[in-house]
Amino acid sequence: MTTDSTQPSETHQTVADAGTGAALTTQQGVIVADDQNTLTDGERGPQLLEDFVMREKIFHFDHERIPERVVHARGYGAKGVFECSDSMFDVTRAGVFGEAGKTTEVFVRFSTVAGNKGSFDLARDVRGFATKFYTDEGNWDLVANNIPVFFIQDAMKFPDLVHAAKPEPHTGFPQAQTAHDNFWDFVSLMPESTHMLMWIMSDRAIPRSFRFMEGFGVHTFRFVNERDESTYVKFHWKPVAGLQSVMWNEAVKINGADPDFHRRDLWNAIESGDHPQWELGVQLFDDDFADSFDFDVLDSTKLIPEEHVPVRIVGTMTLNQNVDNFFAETEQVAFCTANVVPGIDFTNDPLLQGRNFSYLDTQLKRLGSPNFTHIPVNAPRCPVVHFQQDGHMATQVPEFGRANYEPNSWGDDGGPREDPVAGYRSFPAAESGDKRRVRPESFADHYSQARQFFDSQTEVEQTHLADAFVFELSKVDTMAIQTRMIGGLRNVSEELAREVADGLGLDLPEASDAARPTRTDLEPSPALSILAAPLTSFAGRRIGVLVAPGSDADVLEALGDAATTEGVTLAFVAPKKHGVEDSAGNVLEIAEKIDGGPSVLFDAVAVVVTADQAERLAGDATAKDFVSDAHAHCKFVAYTPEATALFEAAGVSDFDDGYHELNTGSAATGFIEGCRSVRFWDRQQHVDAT
Ligand code: HDE
Repeated sequence: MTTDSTQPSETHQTVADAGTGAALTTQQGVIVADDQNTLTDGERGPQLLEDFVMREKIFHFDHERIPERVVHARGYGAKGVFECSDSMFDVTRAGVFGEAGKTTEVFVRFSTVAGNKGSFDLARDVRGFATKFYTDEGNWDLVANNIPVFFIQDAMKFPDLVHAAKPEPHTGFPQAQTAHDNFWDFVSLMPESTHMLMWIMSDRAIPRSFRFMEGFGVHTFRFVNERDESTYVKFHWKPVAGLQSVMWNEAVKINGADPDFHRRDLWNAIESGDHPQWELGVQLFDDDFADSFDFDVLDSTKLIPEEHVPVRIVGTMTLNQNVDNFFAETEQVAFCTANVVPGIDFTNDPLLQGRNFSYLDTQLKRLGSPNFTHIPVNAPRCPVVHFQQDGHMATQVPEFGRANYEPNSWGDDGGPREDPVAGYRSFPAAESGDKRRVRPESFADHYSQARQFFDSQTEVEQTHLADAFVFELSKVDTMAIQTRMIGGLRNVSEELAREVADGLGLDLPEASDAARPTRTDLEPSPALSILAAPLTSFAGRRIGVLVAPGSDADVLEALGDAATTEGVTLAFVAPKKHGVEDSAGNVLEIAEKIDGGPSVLFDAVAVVVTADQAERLAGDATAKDFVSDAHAHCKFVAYTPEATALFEAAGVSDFDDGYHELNTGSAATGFIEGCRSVRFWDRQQHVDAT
């Protein structure tokens, strides 16, 4: 059949019938008549150069990619609002904290660090937690992580750290993981990384969701008040829903089942109206405290335990809107630690100062123009008036006429003027010293807080941490790196070093030299543990319910009621996606077909099937995995008595106290309330699947 633009082709017809949206145009606004066929000379003839529609379309497509971030490439953003709950006018002139009830628009981007943009969400990694506050006085970026310390003390080592963590240059793998020689070679030679390694090997590095993790500004910043008085401040985000992580064996499987697990979770929570919230807390202290504290407050490999300086909650952030477009917002958002507002200032933390320098370079490289603040997600919401001009992609037409410099004598037409009162004033810290390349003596203790972190973990968490070291080091081929690392760990904890050596099948090596003896007198800090403070609610979690034709309608109803009361979502998993009816003939809405919905995607599981169906599922490998994984990952499990054949086939015969038989209506409530413990950790010693 011959097709031309006056005789719509079959395909064209189908597309045209599909909707009544606005007319499709070129970038120049010309309406496109045929978006299916390139202009040719004759039906089977050559394409014509004059086809500007096709040329423009392909041209733009060829230029769709921009460089991904060199670190934190994989991220996910959302919009929301920060509400101040406690005025900090006494310590900072920043309007965002000026009075209780003051609200400020925010944009948040969560990220992993090492993986490429297309890597998986459940990598063992630090999570970025960057927040842009569009304040009335300009943009303030709190570019935080979910771990309160960092690997290095001086920004000059950042390229080395990142090179070592990323895929090895000769092979180009492994992707999004530190379990390889180069990384462990580097960190085993950098004792200052030890504290951070403890966090990275802990469950903090495999969070269940962005919604269930803390955020930390890491560095010591300054607040400065109207009287130009300075107070040191460390920033903390505390998730209202509590902290929760997954197990390593689970993380590995989630990455296969749903590489987008974290972003999907955030998107779904916001879409369903279950808006994630974090409280913003500050640790405030003065020079006297800084001088008396055991460690240097300018050293980013150290934290100040909350038990020493309590976290004062000053507001709440609510993420209530997903992005309208991933690229325009999440990909183009440009954070920078140097984006501060009057009342917030820097300290001499060498890592912070290096970051202040670095981020602008990155923005220019990625976004291609110094005018990246014209992009809506980066544009301040307050007036922006200056004499900076031109450059690639300048999208704004300055409102003032001839003045593009100052001072000028053009009076009211002379454009903006500086304002020494409202303007940003740097804190006049007194500085003196010789120009030298030197690491402060006060940064020299690399092991004491690492030990304190280990001592602050519950036994379950210590096991996970030791297992993580064993796993990562087992992927290292060079034995000298393994022994050097274990030698360093001996300075943290003999017990930990022994377990790691034993897990690898190595003899305990000599302890490595330490610049300072490890202090053993630091009190454990319960705030550093995830599990020390149990949850008071299971709200926001997802329970996977394995169902099949004939599932008991009363049990499902009781489960549904209990879940609603707790604020938990039930997701039905079944052998087929459609046509599954319960015992009362209700058609069940199936979230996942069993092979696409393994139990690792859920916080707890229930198996509600008839005896016949249990027998059938007992022959289904994915159904058996559903049950045996839930068991191995210490999840709470509810089941109907008829379902036991499936458990037996999956090798689960010991129904411990983490199992709840759904024999009455109240059993469902008991099960869901029991889930507040998140996992039945007593099982761990029997299953050993960390
Ligand atoms: Fe970053 N970091 N960083 N970083 N960082 C970047 O900026 C850098 C550090 C953090 O979602 C880059 O726009 C240096 C600590 C987050 O867009 C880059 C040093 C902390 C994000 C950069 C550090 C962070 C970044 C890459 C050592 C925790 C993602 C892309 C001194 C407090 C922001 C970009 C987003 C991103 C440099 C160390 C957090 C290259 C030189 C410590 C959350 O500029």
